[in-house]
Amino acid sequence: MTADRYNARDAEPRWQKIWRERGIFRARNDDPRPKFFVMEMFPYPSGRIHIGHGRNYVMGDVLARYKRMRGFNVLHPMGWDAFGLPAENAAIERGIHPKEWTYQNIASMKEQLQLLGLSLDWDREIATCDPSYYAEQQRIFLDFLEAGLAYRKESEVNWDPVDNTVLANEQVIDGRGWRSGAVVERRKLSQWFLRITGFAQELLDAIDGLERWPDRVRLMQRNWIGRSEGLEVLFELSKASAKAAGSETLKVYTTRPDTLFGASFLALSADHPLAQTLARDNAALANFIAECKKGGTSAEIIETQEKQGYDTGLTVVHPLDPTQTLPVYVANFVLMDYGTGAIFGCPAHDQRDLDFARKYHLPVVPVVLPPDTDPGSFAIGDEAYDGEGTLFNSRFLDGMSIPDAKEAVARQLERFRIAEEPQAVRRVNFRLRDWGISRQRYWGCPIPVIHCAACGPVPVPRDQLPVKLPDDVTFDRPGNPLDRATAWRDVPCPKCGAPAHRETDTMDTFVDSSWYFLRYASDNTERPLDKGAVAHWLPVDQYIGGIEHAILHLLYSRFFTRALKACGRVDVTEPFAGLFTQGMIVHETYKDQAGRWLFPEEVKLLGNGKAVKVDTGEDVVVGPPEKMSKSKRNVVPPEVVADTYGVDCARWFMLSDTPPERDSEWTQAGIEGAWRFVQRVWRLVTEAVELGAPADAPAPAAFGKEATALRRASHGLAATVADDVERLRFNVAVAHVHEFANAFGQAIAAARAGGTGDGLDFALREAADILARVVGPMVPHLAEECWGVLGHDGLAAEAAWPEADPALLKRDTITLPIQINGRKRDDIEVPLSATPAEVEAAVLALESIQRALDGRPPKRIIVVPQRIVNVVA
Ligand code: ANZ
Ligand code: ZN
Repeated sequence: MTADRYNARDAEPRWQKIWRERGIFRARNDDPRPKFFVMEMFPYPSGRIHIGHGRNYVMGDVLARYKRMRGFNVLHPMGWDAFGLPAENAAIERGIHPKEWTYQNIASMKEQLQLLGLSLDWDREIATCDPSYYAEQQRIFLDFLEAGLAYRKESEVNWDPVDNTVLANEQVIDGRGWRSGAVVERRKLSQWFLRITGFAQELLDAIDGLERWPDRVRLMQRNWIGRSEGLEVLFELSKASAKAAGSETLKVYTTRPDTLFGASFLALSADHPLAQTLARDNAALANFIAECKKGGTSAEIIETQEKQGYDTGLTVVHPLDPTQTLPVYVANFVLMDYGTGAIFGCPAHDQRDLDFARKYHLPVVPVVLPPDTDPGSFAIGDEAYDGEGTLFNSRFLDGMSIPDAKEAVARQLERFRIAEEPQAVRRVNFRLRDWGISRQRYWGCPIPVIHCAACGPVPVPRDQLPVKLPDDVTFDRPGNPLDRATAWRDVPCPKCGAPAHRETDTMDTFVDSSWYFLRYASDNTERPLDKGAVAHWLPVDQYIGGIEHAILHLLYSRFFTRALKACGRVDVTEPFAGLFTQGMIVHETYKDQAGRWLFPEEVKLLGNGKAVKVDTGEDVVVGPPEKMSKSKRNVVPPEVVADTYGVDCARWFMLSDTPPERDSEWTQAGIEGAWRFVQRVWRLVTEAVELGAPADAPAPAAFGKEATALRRASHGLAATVADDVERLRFNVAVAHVHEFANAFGQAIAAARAGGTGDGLDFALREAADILARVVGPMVPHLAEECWGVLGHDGLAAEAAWPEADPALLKRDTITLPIQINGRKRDDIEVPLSATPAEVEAAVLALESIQRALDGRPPKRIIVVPQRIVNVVA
């Protein structure tokens, strides 16, 4: 007999409604049970979601549901990273107000997320563009300002000289403005900064304690902070040069003092005070400096641009060889805000220096000899050598290792003095810069400051917060609409009452996402950042998101939490105890004959890589799987899956097959496989209901062989899937459920053939009860439906995780693989206590082995206890 099919389209909305009505995913701050805080990185409301966006939410949801079943008070919230440039672009391109665009997107994306059956506490939903959210952010900004953690300084921005506007890095394309096409320049502007560098060492040190973070992310954070130990070295200007420069010395920062005998030039940043001084009466240099400012401020641009320099004509004396002088250049690859803004170049051992030296015909003298290399023949070609080696061409350093030579140079120069100063000082530097948060944009959190000609920047009084964004703005001209919103902008100075104007820059949207996890802790909109609530919920036990946020978002959040602690606002230091970065969902791409991208639903697959267009029958070009993206149309909307297979299938498929940290390919065959599995679980459970004992039947005193085997399997399932989920090994959990389904199916077949005596009826019923709960976190709607037919009143989502009986987990037999001449032939189950001789006898008694040996006795049998049996024939 086959039970009716499971009808996901009917069941899924029904259960979602019940969950919602009963509010079972609402987290309470006064709940005495142990807490568990799981969250996924909140989405940017860009429009509609596709199934590729769903994977991390589903993973977080499995964990949230599992932990609830384990008796935890679970917080699983959701929100919207709602400020940002795309909303403004929509306003420019389509005339829709950013606010309207954003809230429309939030509404439709929320509906889509709800479709996935996620166990979210929607009562704590936040949108960062909501004044109730950013009001607190403005208070935080003022706290930072008072604590000296926020400050103002001049800094460079990308300036579009045609549109007369500041551009974000992503608006600079190949060095040109995205709209005007004009070559972008760097301009100085007074901007707000957050003092993240004050925490550089602490942020670095604490990485060691982030044990539940991926190593790769920890490494990326370390590199980003970029601590380096080096030396500041004073170079003395030659006599004539000193006169021309009006100073005696130049200070450079180096991490490779060992290479000093390979130095062939000095280079200054275009912003170096000496370069600026010289440019005053040197038009060619002034020109060169202006040229250096073209091309935008992004690190990528600065790093990849062609190395260029200007020979100032000045020379310095080599610190370790007074007979040698080096030319001083101004160069476009030296940054003013790192080290001292000046370097010595050693072309043989630094690629940038080498490119530069080749261009300006400067000497290239190798001073580090790679291991096992002949000093006579070693030469530098197009590639600098930055590896290990032994010093040579370096006088008193010859023969030393790099670390020894570094130390020797440091010691030597520390002893030398120029005027009163030692010629070298050891210095620790960080690559990490203070965080510039000013953005010349409308759709962001207003910076709560008023500029007064007499008083300077004055904080907006706290009782006047929030500074709300004005709605009445226009996007018809380039530039920041807030600059033109005079009714909003022009206000009296809070201090002296004179006419003043509001800060029109808004905050970087990374500020919004640097504390939203703290906001979630509060269930009280009056107190959005609640110390007690934060102490209760934080740290986040499991954070899940994309690797693209491995650096900035996580580092800023770690900084913010510390800065808030320094201001006395929270008591927590490290926000995310566990971090998981999920892989992406990829999908084949399809193009018609005209080269237009097609949606998967427009395509009919014919197998063996061929496909046609559904409506016209024309051939379709099938491309390899790529990250799902709107632009290539290789996306699957959740609605389509929900309508055809049900979202449980989508959830099951997303968790199957591929380890969660790896990319996973969405295929028709895969989703159909998930559908068959969902039906199978349903059949197993309904058949077990039919054959098994009633819900309230007591356990019999003894169980037969079949019943015991099934009970071992079902209790084993509860234990192993628990372990898999705790470790986020969802694909392994899925595999274990599949394995169990086979055992369960066999037991049902046995019951049909031989009856349900010896406790098999009880075991069947128990197995179904366990299965329904174990799959619950993964396919929650199906689980509810199963739980219902099993006769339970409550919800599967609220049921306790099945407690495995330890006696049933203890194994007294073990299964060993048997190999003949290295090839696996069979398995054998033997008592754990069996001696090698007993195992050997049992193996030889197997029919399959006798057949394989063809009647000949084996040469040798090697029993590796508890592992394997090797037969040498
Ligand atoms: C000489 C040298 C020889 C260097 C060599 C490297 C290799 P990290 O490790 O990131 O701290 N440098 C110093 N200040 C700079 C600036 N403002 N702009 C651009 N480059 C700068 O990098 C330190 C190295 O980067 C320093 O060591 C310096 O070049 C360069 F074979 O000094 B080195
Ligand atoms: Zn004033």
